[in-house]
Order: sequence, then structure tokens, then C-alpha cells
Amino acid sequence: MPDSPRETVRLLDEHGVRTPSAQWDPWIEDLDDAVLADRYEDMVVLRRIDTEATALQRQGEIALWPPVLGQEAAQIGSGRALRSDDFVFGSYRETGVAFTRGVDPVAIARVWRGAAASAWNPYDVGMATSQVIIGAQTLHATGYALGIQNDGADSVAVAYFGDGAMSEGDVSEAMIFAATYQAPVVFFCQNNQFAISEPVTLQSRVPLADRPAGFGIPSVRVDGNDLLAVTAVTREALHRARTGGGPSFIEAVTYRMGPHTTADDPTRYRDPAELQVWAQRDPILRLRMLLENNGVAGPELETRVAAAADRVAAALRAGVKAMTDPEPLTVFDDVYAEPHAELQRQRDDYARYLDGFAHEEAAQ
Ligand SMILES: Cc1ncc(C[n+]2csc(CCOP(=O)(O)OP(=O)(O)O)c2C)c(N)n1
Ligand SMILES: [Mg+2]
Repeated sequence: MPDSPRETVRLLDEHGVRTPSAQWDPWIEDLDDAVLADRYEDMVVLRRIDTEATALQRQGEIALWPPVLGQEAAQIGSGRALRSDDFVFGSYRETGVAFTRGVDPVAIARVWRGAAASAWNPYDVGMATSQVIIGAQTLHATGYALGIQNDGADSVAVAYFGDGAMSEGDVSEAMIFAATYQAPVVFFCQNNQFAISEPVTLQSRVPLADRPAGFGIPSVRVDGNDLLAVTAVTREALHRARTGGGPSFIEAVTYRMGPHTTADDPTRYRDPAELQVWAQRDPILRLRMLLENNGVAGPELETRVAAAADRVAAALRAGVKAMTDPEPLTVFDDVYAEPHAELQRQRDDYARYLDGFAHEEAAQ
């Protein structure tokens, strides 16, 4: 990728040392050691959810899992910057953001097991359920933001999506609408370097954060593995939206340390040396180094954090183990609000198909 004059906002270097910034420090003044320890706990718990869910998939309890390994600071830092009346529209990889909204990881796992069509009630947590159509949620977020504007409210819609989504027409259309109406929406792009096996360098000749200027949307490129910097830029963008300043775009530069999903084998397309480089930039390690430098990290904190992670992982495992599979025909429930002749025909067809197995079983 050609060099860009655009700076990457970083407030914590790779050794966990604070790099002061007159521009960004005012946004994180309240992040004292106690808050940072809580954020550290969030990230460790999130990583544990990921590890446990991956293990459950390998054990045949979940059909598929999209790991968020490496993206913890991007998701916890931004998710914790939101207000409860803000509304998130994310992709399938937003486990960390969902966690910050109070979504039960068991609910997420239920969908990936195939035991439910939808994980949670969006209005309970201020977050829409996962979007698998790449980029589509940016349109939903922009539409929701127009609603906020019409209501005269000061909440914000936040769209989370990946680097690959930047190649989708939906994202361009969403940015055009958002800019035209100055909608209170934040576009939060996690550039985790890959769209499945396609590196971001193949999809963009310029840094992704350079594109929104063409739509008239202010943008910032941030070190996505730096929880402090992610918090600062997200708060600034939220503030802009709340105070009538319109949309913003954040490119959080991070790295997907795991596979695309548990069905993917990244060793087929990724240089292991690259993974080693990014392992040094591990967002959890970096915040722990800051806590160590501040004299906060130690056995007490580690014990507390490990206990929280154990608790959440055990609840996830128990919740998944206790799941019952739904009756196959319930797949037709809640597809339409009203009964529908064509849907009824398909349901009847499927019922006959299932009956065929009943005869087979009886014959055995
Ligand atoms: C419209 C659409 N096209 C293609 C796909 C298949 N697909 C699933 S994930 C993915 C890659 C997305 O990459 P990115 O936006 O960077 O998100 P990431 O998975 O890295 O978080 C693709 C192409 C899809 N789900 N939707
Ligand atoms: Mg990606």
C-alpha cells in the first residue's frame, strides 16, 4: 500500500508506554487505573469467550464460530465509549461489542449452533442482531440515524464493519446518505487486514481512512490495538454526531489473529512471520504492560480477571450444553408477521419431506 501522510493515532506504544497527545488526551482524562483494570478484564474475558466458543465448535457443540482474537481493544474500547441509548449495527464478528452492550454470550452461541434464528432483542441492548450480508448494516445504521435526527434526540447510530465491506456498494451508499443529511452515525471500520483470504492491500490502493474524504466525511486512522487511542477517537466521533456535526469514519487498524471462522485454514494464505509481528502488538499484552508500568498489574488483578474469565466460560459451556434443538418446522415461524400462502406451501412440502424420514426410521 502506498504511504499516506495520514497519521495513525496511538497513545500507547508497543511497550505499554503512554505517548502524550495534546489533541487526544483530553478525551480519555477519566481513564484512571481502576477503569483501565476494568477494560483489561473485559478484554481478557472476551478472549476467553472466544477460546471457549472455538473449543465448543471443535467438540461439535457449535456449528461455526468467527473469532475476534486480536480485535479486543478495537471492540472493547469503542463499545465502552457508547451510551446505552446509542444503537449499534454490527457484523457477525462483533462479540466484543455485544459483550459491552450486555448481550449474553450464550445467546450468541445459540445462533452459531443453529438452535435459534436470532440471538437477542435489539431493543433490550441497543444493538441489532448480527449481519452476515457484508456491509448492509451501514445502511441500516444510517437509516436509524435519520430517525434519531427526526426525533431531535442526541443518541448516535454506530455501524461496525470490516475492511472487506469497504468494497461493497452498500457502504458507499450509506456514506453518501449520511453525508447528505449529516446523520448522527459513526462508521467504525475494523481493518483486520483480511476479507477471508483476501488481504486489504488487494482491495484498496490507499488507506481506507482516505476514502471518506471523497464523501465529505471526516475520518481518522487509529491503532486498533491501542485501547486508549480507540476510546479517544470513538468518543470524539460520538461527540461530533451528538452535537450536530454529522457522520464520522474511524479506521481501526488491527489484525485478525485467528482464522476467518472455524471453517477456515489461514495457513493456506498467510505468512506465519506476519502473525508473529502482530502477536507482539497484542492489544491485551499492551494494556497489561501499561498497568504494570503504573504499578497496578500483579497477582491480585490477575486472580480477579482469571476468576471473571472462568465464570463466563463456565456459564457459556453450561448454557451451550443445555441447549435443545428446535423442531425443524419452526424454521418457518416468525418469517412473516402474517400467514402467507407461499410460505404455507413451503412448510407443507418440508413437513412431507421430514415425514419421509419417519417412514425410513419405522422400517429399520
Ligand atoms: C454481500 C456479501 N458478499 C460476500 C459474502 C461472503 N463473505 C462472508 S465474510 C466475507 C469477508 C468480509 O471481510 P471483512 O469485511 O473484512 O470482515 P471480517 O470478516 O474480516 O471481519 C465475505 C466476502 C457475504 N457474506 N456477503
Ligand atoms: Mg476484514
